[in-house]
Amino acid sequence: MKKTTAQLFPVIALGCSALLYSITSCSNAPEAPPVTVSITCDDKMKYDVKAFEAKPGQKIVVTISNKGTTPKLSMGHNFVMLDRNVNVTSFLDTASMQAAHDYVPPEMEKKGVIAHSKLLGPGETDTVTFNAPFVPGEYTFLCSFPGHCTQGMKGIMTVKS
Ligand SMILES: [Cu+2]
Repeated sequence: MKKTTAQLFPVIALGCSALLYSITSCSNAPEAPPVTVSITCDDKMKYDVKAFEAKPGQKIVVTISNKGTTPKLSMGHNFVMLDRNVNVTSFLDTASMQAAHDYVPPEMEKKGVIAHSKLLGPGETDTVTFNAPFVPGEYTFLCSFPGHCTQGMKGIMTVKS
């Protein structure tokens, strides 16, 4: 009887550690590597990347570079990721009044704007890191410098699992 217990013990111990392992690996759900997006723009008021995809909650690293030559005051560029429920037209109206805040309404930084870069002058680069929303769907990103989005300076991030 004693012998049997001793023989069984390693099996039980192994079973326990396997269980523990599976619990641990569940709670630390395998994290997808970050999505890295490198966007270039210039005086033509276009992003060279108009679409990218991410999984819900996935980390995203966006680098935006302004390769133009026109001074920032008349041709600044930024990257603004909007939440799905934001009306783009009314956002642009509000943003256009916010030159002092790089055309990003401060009251929307907590609600409505998921992430944004600084306003870039010629030769400047900025990197923003954020997590994709958990709600699948299409999210608009755009340059909020007045007039640029309507010229086509925008794109879509698609979140899907
Ligand atoms: Cu722009």
